[in-house]
Amino acid sequence: MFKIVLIGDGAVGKTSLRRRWMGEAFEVNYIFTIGCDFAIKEFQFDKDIKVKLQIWDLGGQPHFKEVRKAFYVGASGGIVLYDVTNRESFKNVKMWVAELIKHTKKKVPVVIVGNKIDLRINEGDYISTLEGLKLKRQIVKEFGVKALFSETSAKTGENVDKVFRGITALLLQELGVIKPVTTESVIDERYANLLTEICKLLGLNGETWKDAPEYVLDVLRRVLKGKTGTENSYSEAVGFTE
Ligand code: G3D
Ligand code: MG
Repeated sequence: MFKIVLIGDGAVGKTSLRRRWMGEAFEVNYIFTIGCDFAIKEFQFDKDIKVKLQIWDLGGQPHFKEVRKAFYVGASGGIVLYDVTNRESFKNVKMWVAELIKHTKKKVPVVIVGNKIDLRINEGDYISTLEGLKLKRQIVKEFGVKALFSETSAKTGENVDKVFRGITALLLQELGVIKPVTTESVIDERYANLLTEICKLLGLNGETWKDAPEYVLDVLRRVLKGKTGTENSYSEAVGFTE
């Protein structure tokens, strides 16, 4: 059993994400003193491993910093959300990660999640997949934590399962229960160089293939078809790597 905290600015979709993954029927326990609730879901991670996740959801009073300390006690990992249509919430992600590390007193693994991708349809100042990936890399560097990145829609359900499986995978890796699947360990150096060069030729960060192979393929397809405007067009599954 792992305790996972769902954090991020108000209205980014924390409760919606949890509901989407757990279903409405789950029993939720409200902890009045800290204004948050938690629910437990047991699931089969793979054919041999069954995991219980205790999901703690920060309530509507994120301003009470003191009260939040109790919320973090004993957490093994965090899911940090921002809303892809809300730049302020994106800017605050690092603050949330810092707080998580401070109060758990451990470099707990995190999944960074850009939510509400169903709204990223027309023109607008939306947070792109690449911006999200870049932020994830910064967080890994600056905080020294293991991190994954994904983009979701709690409304359509896209990638929601992946987020909870992703944080579980990081925790199981930490315990040594499963082997970390690092891209480098499975890809020959020559091919790694090739993929890095392809990314650069496409105008992407050379590392993008490690985080989001599907995205690179999507960009490549568009370029080959002579299409441009790749920034906000991608809403398919974003691959997980360390
Ligand atoms: P919070 O728990 O982080 O505060 P909520 O956020 O889960 O309460 O969600 C805040 C609002 O955003 C809700 O709208 C919710 O329906 C909406 N929302 C959450 N996730 C998504 C998403 O992926 N796509 C879209 N389009 N909306 C989402 P209301 O209007 O009920 O306040
Ligand atoms: Mg909520």
